[in-house]
Amino acid sequence: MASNKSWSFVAVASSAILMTMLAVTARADGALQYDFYNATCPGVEDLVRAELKAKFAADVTLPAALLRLHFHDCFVRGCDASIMLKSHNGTSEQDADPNSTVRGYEAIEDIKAKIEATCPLIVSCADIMAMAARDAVYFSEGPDYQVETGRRDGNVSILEEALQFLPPSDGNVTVLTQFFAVQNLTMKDMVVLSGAHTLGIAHCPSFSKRLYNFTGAGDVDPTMDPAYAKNLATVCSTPADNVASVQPLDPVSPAKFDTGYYQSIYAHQALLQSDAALLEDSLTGAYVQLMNNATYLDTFFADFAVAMINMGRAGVRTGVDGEIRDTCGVYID
Ligand code: HEM
Ligand SMILES: *[C@@H]1O[C@H](CO)[C@@H](O)[C@H](O)[C@H]1NC(C)=O
Ligand SMILES: *[C@@H]1O[C@H](CO)[C@@H](O)[C@H](O)[C@H]1NC(C)=O
Ligand SMILES: *[C@@H]1O[C@H](CO)[C@@H](O)[C@H](O)[C@H]1NC(C)=O
Ligand SMILES: *[C@@H]1O[C@H](CO)[C@@H](O)[C@H](O)[C@H]1NC(C)=O
Ligand SMILES: *[C@@H]1O[C@H](CO)[C@@H](O)[C@H](O)[C@H]1NC(C)=O
Ligand SMILES: *[C@@H]1O[C@H](CO)[C@@H](O)[C@H](O)[C@H]1NC(C)=O
Ligand SMILES: *[C@@H]1O[C@H](CO)[C@@H](O)[C@H](O)[C@H]1NC(C)=O
Ligand SMILES: CC(=O)N[C@H]1CO[C@H](CO)[C@@H](O)[C@@H]1O
Repeated sequence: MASNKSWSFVAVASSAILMTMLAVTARADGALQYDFYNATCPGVEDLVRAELKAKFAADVTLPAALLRLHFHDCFVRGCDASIMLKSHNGTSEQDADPNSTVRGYEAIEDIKAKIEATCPLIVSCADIMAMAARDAVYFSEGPDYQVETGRRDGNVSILEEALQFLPPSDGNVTVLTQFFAVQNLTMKDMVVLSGAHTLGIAHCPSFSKRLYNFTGAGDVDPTMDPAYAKNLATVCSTPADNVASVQPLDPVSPAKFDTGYYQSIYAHQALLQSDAALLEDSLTGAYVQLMNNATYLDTFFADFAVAMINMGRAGVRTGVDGEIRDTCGVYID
């Protein structure tokens, strides 16, 4: 259970100093910076936002897809758009099982084409994906934060690396923290970024084990609210079928970026095992408990902005490293 030995003070402080932090964190090492395209492609962030506004109006499920796309890109070979690369023989990141439900590739490609028309070979696909994740949060009533830009794209994409670096949905806090540490992200970044699950859905195979055969004894995950489990079981009627059926990751408010995700976890109504696990550890549990209190919405917003900027720095290529292509989803073989 969640203890009070918590990050509450850290969290509250971070809210107050967010604006200051955003103002002073331009990288001294010249890696990434705010407004990288200011001179070379002025207005590019406005263009991305305008394109996405229209796309999100046409498809309310797209914000969640684009937020997840940036995460799956960053955790494998860094935020270098390697997840966009395609393979004829089924060996790129896209072909890995955890990516089977990743969506939004076409939206990124459409926006890239629009940008190429005015700023050819200037703006990386990886930066467009970072902007799109930010705009996904913004248009879902979440925080608006400034993204760092200046990433360049990779041209290597390897299926096995997606399996190696994407965190497992049945991982406990120790395991999840290790996957984030590989990306230079902290345990706090982990519990905060998991809050992205305030948007979007999961397919039955991502959680049905919890409903039917949790320990192999035909049991239900004992940490799950029995009524919620029973309800889910009506949608995912057997462990094996209903592959296409989906459930909201945040049943409290599925399309709104808020702390409903943490409230769901606190009520033992987390959909994924990795979400439920956050309540079992004293530190992450304390954060869940804090965010169960609606008073801390602004604190979550501030924490999320900081954590997204941290994630957006993972393994980036800058300067003359990497490339700027005219198309994001080229074939690597
Ligand atoms: C902590 C480790 C994480 C695990 C184990 C995890 C796992 C998953 C799984 C299993 C799904 C459902 C896939 C499906 O069944 O279709 C999902 C969906 C999603 N994830 Fe995560 N995730 C993690 C962290 C993150 C992070 C850091 C972000 C973004 C910052 C993120 C954003 C999303 C979003 C937005 C969706 C919904 C996608 C949609 O509606 O299409 N996740 N995640
Ligand atoms: C963008 O560039 C213009 C002219 O080069 C400059 O006046 C402006 O301050 C720059 N803005 C930022 C945010 O760097
Ligand atoms: C977390 O999971 C790992 C791998 O399954 C296991 O070795 C470890 O004991 C677990 N830790 C806790 C605290 O449950
Ligand atoms: C439950 O899991 C056990 C152990 O993995 C397996 O032997 C059994 O067949 C499973 N039962 C069902 C109904 O899938
Ligand atoms: C929520 O947090 C505020 C500020 O710390 C506190 O005054 C209030 O009692 C908390 N509410 C609940 C339900 O815990
Ligand atoms: C993590 O930080 C180290 C030291 O600064 C750096 O060498 C490494 O590339 C970073 N890893 C990622 C994935 O960003
Ligand atoms: C991949 O990018 C590197 C630079 O990062 C470049 O040297 C190499 O020629 C590129 N390979 C292909 C196949 O485009
Ligand atoms: C797929 O194509 C790549 C590049 O041409 C090659 O290295 C790899 O062996 C191929 N894999 C399979 C399974 O055909
Ligand atoms: C978009 C895409 O290529 N998805 C693939 C993800 O991986 C699964 C299985 O590993 C494939 O069946 C999907 O086609």
